[in-house]
Amino acid sequence: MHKAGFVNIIGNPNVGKSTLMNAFVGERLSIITSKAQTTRHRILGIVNGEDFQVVFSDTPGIIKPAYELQASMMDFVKSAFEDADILIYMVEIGEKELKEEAFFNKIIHSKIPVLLLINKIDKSNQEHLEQQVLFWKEKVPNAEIFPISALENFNVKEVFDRIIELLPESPPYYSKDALTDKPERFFVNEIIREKILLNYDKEIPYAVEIETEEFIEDEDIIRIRAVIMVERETQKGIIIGHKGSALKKVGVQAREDLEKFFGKQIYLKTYVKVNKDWRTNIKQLKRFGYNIK
Ligand SMILES: Nc1nc2c(ncn2[C@@H]2O[C@H](COP(=O)(O)OP(=O)(O)O)[C@@H](O)[C@H]2O)c(=O)[nH]1
Ligand SMILES: [Mg+2]
Repeated sequence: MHKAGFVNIIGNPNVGKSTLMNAFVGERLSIITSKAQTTRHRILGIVNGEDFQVVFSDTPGIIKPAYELQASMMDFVKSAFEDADILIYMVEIGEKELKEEAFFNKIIHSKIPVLLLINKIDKSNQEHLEQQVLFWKEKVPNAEIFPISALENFNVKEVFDRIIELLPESPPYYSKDALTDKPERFFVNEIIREKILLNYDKEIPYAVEIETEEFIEDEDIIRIRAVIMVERETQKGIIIGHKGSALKKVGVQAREDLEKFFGKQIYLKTYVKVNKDWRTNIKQLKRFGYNIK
C-alpha cells in the first residue's frame, strides 16, 4: 500500500512556517528571515519514503493585502486550503488568534484533519505552555495540538509520524526523486532575495524582485546572471551602495549559499534595474510567476 498527500502549512507571518518545512524536507527550500512577508510564493517540499510521499506546501503568512503583489500572495494561501489532505495551522507561543477571520473560520470548520502546532516553545516555560494548549484547544476544538520548536527540531518527528498515519492511500503525485516543483532559477531568485532582506532596512526588501536571466550549468561550475529589480532610481542607489560595496556583500553571501544549495562552484553576476511600480503592475507580476486573475 502506498500513501501520498498534500500537507499545507498556514498561519500568521513569522511564526516559523518556512523553518518547519525546511526541517521536514531537510533542505533550505524556503528562505527564512525575521522579517514578515519573506515568503511570497507557495513552495512545495516533497518528502519521499518507500511507501509514502508527503507534499508539504509552505505559504506566505496571512495578511490583509494592500497591493497586487500581496493579493496574489493571499491567493496562494487560499489555494492551500483547496487541495490539502491535512492542514497544519501554525501559531507561535504567546500568539492569540489569526487576524483574518475568514481564514480562521475555514480552519475551525475544516473537514480534513488539522494539526495545530504551537511553535517556538524553546522561548517558553511549562506553565505558560500548558496555558497555551488549553487556550488553543478551546479555540480550535477540531485540531490535534503539538507543541514544537521548528528551530531546535523538537517534536518535529512526532508531527511527521502523525502525518504519515493520517495520509490517505494514493499513488505518488510527483516523481519519487523530486524534492520540489520549482525550477532551479526559482531558488537562485529566492537566495538572492533572502540576502536583500538581511542586508537592507525598511521598505527596500519589499520593493525588490529578482529575475535570473541566465543559468548555465557546466561540469564543475554554474554561471548565473541575475537582475535585481527595484521600483525607483533612489532604491537602485541604496542597493548598490557606496562604490558598489552593499551589492558586493549581497553577491558574496548569495554565492556562498548557492554553492551549498547546488553543491557546485558558482559564478554569480548581479545588476540592478529600475522597473517602475512592478508590485502593482499586473503584467509584470505575471511574468514573475504570481497568479493574477
Ligand atoms: N526561537 C525560535 N525561533 C524560531 C522557531 N522557528 C522559527 N523561528 C524564527 O522565527 C523567524 C521567522 O521564521 P520563518 O520560518 O521565516 O517564519 P514564517 O514567516 O512563518 O515562514 C525566524 O527568525 C526564525 O529563525 C523556533 O522554534 N524557535
Ligand atoms: Mg515563510
